[in-house]
Amino acid sequence: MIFRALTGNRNKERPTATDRLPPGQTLTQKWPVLHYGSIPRANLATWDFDVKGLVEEPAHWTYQEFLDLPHFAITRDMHCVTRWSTYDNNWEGIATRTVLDQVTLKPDAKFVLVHCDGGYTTNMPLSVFSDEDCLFAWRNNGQDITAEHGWPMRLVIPSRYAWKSAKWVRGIELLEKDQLGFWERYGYHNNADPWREERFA
Ligand SMILES: Nc1nc2c(c(=O)[nH]1)N[C@H]1C(S)=C(S)[C@@H](COP(=O)(O)O)O[C@H]1N2
Ligand SMILES: [Mo]
Repeated sequence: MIFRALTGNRNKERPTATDRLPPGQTLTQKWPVLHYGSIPRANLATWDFDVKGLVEEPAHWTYQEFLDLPHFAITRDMHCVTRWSTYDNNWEGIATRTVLDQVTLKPDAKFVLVHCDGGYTTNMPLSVFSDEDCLFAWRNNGQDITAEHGWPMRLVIPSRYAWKSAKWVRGIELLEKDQLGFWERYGYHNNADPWREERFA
């Protein structure tokens, strides 16, 4: 009887964990810092954000102009390919859809290449970038994000491993053909869906 009771308990807890934690991931309470290279120094006086490539008119915003766009907030889990996950990150910023609404895309724009200070890039289909839960964020769980986490601006793509959530982002480029970003060129999986364990190509 005791054995049955214990088994019952475990079965009760398990579905919750597996429903939420993608395969091969471990939940952490801390927020690890992960990136390649050093933290770029931000200068808000010269900071700008660009949308270029396959748009009718390239867009350009200063830091203040960018922050004047309508704001958006969402809570999502985060999954890094190095196997840590964090739950319930509340992000505040500007939805990627809001940014796209400011430009007229050319019909052959199908992919996005994200450009960051320090030279980091990452790529994704326009359909993934424009998902309704994606945003450019400068706040996490009620506080400004720190420089190590991407301040003054980072991208958040909740549906993909976190290397697509580029820190210190400065702009996007619309492309007809997919162009691999930094980790994608080094053999990381181009699609990066944590639920399919798309870690490496
Ligand atoms: N510019 C830039 N953004 C980046 C990276 C990077 O090396 N450079 N690393 C990515 C990786 S692999 C992860 S897991 C997340 C980690 O974000 P965090 O340090 O805020 O946890 O940032 C992503 N964004
Ligand atoms: Mo990562």
